Order: sequence, then structure tokens, then C-alpha cells
Amino acid sequence: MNSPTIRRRGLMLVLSSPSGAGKTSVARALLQRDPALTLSVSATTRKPRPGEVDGKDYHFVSAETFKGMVEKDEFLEHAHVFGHSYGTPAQPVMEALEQGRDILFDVDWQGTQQLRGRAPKDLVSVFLLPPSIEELEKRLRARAQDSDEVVRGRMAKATDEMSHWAEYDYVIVNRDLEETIAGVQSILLAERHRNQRQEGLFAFVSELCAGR
Ligand SMILES: Nc1nc2c(ncn2[C@@H]2O[C@H](COP(=O)(O)OP(=O)(O)O)[C@@H](O)[C@H]2O)c(=O)[nH]1
Ligand SMILES: [Mg+2]
Repeated sequence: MNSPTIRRRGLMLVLSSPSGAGKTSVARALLQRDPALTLSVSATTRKPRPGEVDGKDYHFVSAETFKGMVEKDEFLEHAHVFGHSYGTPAQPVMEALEQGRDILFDVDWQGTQQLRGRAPKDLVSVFLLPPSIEELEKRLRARAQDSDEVVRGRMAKATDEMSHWAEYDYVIVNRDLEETIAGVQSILLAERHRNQRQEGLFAFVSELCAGR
């Protein structure tokens, strides 16, 4: 006789950090190393940077298209960041959760608050901090894809974003990329084993006990 199956609902792993704290590198590594994890591809009205691919990094859309998506209630959450609109399309996320797949979100604190409001039980949130403000500025400049003015604006915004650290389940100071990745992977592994996230445990244990 087959034992009852244990199914797991997918979880929503949110990564937030100020711009330049290494979030994109961490996210990329997690996705590469964990085939059970998929990225929620956001829609944005900002222009693609060199190397960014439409449909992979973002869905790059016009302001009108974005507005239409808001009106049709197609977003799980959406927010205004650095003068542009960003939003998480709801449908792929809902499908993945039901299929027991985990989703990674690269969203800001506003998005995290909205996702927490929509699905508090499914959400696991991680905040990445830079080791120092000098390091943050260095990383932003090294990227050199944005103008000086944009970099200055983002430095100012970094303090604002960082003030939300306490709203997150986990906080990691990104001193070493590999250690940070390992930290997030451990969080993911532990959260997958959460009692409440596994369906069918009752039946499974009943059968274990009945088979004594
Ligand atoms: N609320 C929300 N924030 C998003 C979304 N997509 C991206 N962001 C955030 O918008 C900010 C700017 O992202 P981006 O333009 O890619 O520049 P980055 O700061 O270099 O990553 C980052 O903090 C992202 O986490 C989204 O769908 N919703
Ligand atoms: Mg990013």
C-alpha cells in the first residue's frame, strides 16, 4: 500500500536591499543553483540597461501598458521606485504556489509590505545590508551604468530603504557574496520544512502509527 503523500505549498522568498548591496548577484546565484526556485519577473516602466533582456530581467512596458495592467488588477503588488513604476504580475505566482514551486521576488520594502498583506503565510522575507555606506557607494559607482545624478539619488534612497530592515524575517550583512548566498540557501531549506507548509502530514503520521 502506498503511504499518503506529503505535498508542500510553494513559498514566496522576498529579497530586498538598498540598490547596490548585491541583491541581483545573490538572486542570480540562487536561481542558478536551485532548480526548484523561479524568479518572479516584474513589469517596469524603466528603460532596459545594457545586457538586460525583456521577459527575463523585467517585462519592459510603457506607462500606458502598466496603467492598463493596474486597472485590470493584474498585479499582486505594485509601487513607484526611483521615478518608475514596478509591479509583480499575479498569475504566474499563483500558479507556481499551487504547484509547490518556490518563487523569488526582487522587490522593495513597499512590495514586501503588500505581498505580506496578500499572503502572510506564504512569505519569507530576507533583507540584505551592505557592510558599510562607503562599500555601497563603491558598488554603485563600479556598476557605472547610471549617471552621477542617478547614483546620488540612489544613495539618498538607500537610507530610506534600509530603514525598513526590521520588517523582515531575516537580515544578512553582505560581507562576502558566497557566505550570503549560503545564508539565503539555508533559510530556504529550513523554511521548506516548516510544519505548516506541508500538507498531508496528519494522514502520513496516522498511517505510520497504524502500521506499528
Ligand atoms: N515593489 C516592487 N519593487 C520592485 C519590483 N521590481 C523591482 N523592484 C525594486 O525596484 C528597485 C529598483 O530596481 P532596478 O531598477 O532593477 O534597479 P536596482 O536597484 O539596480 O536593482 C529595487 O529595489 C527592486 O527591488 C516590483 O515588481 N515591485
Ligand atoms: Mg535589481
